[in-house]
Amino acid sequence: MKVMILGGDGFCGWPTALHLSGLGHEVMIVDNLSRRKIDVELEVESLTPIASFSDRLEAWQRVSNNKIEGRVLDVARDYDAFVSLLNQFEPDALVHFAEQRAAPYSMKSPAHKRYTVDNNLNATHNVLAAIVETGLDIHVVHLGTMGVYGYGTAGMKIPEGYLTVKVAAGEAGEVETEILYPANPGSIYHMTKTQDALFFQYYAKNDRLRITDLHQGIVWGTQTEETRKDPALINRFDYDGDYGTVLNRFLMQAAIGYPLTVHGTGGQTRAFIHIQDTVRCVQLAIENAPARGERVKIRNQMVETRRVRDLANMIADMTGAEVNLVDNPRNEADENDLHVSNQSFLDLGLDPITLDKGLFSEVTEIASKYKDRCDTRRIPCASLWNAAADKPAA
Ligand code: NAD
Ligand code: USQ
Repeated sequence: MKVMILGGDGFCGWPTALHLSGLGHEVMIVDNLSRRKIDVELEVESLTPIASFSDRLEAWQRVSNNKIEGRVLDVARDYDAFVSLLNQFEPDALVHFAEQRAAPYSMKSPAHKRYTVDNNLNATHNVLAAIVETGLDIHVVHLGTMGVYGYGTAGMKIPEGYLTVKVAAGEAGEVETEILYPANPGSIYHMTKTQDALFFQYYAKNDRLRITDLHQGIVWGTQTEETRKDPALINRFDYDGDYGTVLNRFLMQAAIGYPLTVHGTGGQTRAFIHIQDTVRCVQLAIENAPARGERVKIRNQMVETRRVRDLANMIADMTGAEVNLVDNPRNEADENDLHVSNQSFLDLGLDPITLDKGLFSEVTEIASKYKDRCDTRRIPCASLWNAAADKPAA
């Protein structure tokens, strides 16, 4: 299969590109390298020393004998060039990772909010409009987020995208129907993903595009089978207050003796998945495309749910790390329960990797190895959900 990977230089996209290339697919990565530029803006670097885009592509060819094509292009802005590239490569599947993905970054200032909305919505809409323009039958696999649902349920499991509801229909009595699960975003970033979902519904209905939307939980871990094959293939590891995600941050903090930064009471429950399962799920999604004319296929890409303070305590027990309850910079529920269905990937044969001390040590070993690259000033989350900076000057 020919697979185009948008955002294939990023944390999830890079190991996915290697995995699919290793399976024998013909892979092309398209990335505008904005994530590397944001590191410069934030004055921080991946904890792991990642190779440049061209060096990592060269290393993969040397190690695997497989070539991955790389193109630097902004999917949100360079529409005509993107259409030409689609016509030239003619992919069977397109995996769309190319969005600004950090909730704290999206909340830093009005400029960051606007950038996140412009980038994410234009990238997604350009992908869909371009596919229609080319007339190619390309299966779109998009990386969405669990956060489109919000994190609260009335005790039930969050279904995979669609909710069965009963509505009062006057004389017809009660009618049962299925609706898109109500959107409940908790940041500007998460809001862009809820809007992506509407683009998908429309293009699947109007243009019969084949679309899979993967509602993914928080990814943890760093390395996959393929990224371990050479130091130049190493995956990025974000630990800073904007891009670092909670479990990787805690593991890294424990490795350097920094008190674990639990926001508020740590009663927030979230969904998690290991990076190795991310690449496997994308593979399964590509291999199991919806038919033309079918509604958007939504799959929940997560393995288990955990409470933030339970994760912190688990790591503290394992490493002797101190747990620090810090003021929560976000506007989110202090405590929530979360139950999620992930039956669709289990049915496709996913054998999930669960949170496990062995894997924790893989991450802490990486963190210990590269701890001299850590700038501890970048650890606190400085982006506030209700920042005074957002308010116009009096
Ligand atoms: P990342 O920031 O590491 O990677 C995103 C990549 O997309 C970067 O290489 C960036 O340069 C590129 N990009 C961004 N805008 C682009 C544009 N307009 N044109 C071309 N390239 C562009 O993020 P990630 O962690 O790999 O996440 C990838 C996707 O998975 C995101 O859409 C994110 O919402 C989703 N996701 C991530 C997680 C997680 O925990 N990391 C969890 C759930 C969902
Ligand atoms: N948290 C802490 N301490 C920290 C960092 C975070 O307690 O040092 C808390 C946050 O307040 C939040 C939870 O941990 O309650 C998760 O935060 P996170 O930064 O790990 O994850 P989030 O902002 O939700 O975003 C990440 C990815 C995003 C993806 C999302 C999946 O950056 O791209 O969409 O996870 S989900 O959370 O399921 O919506």
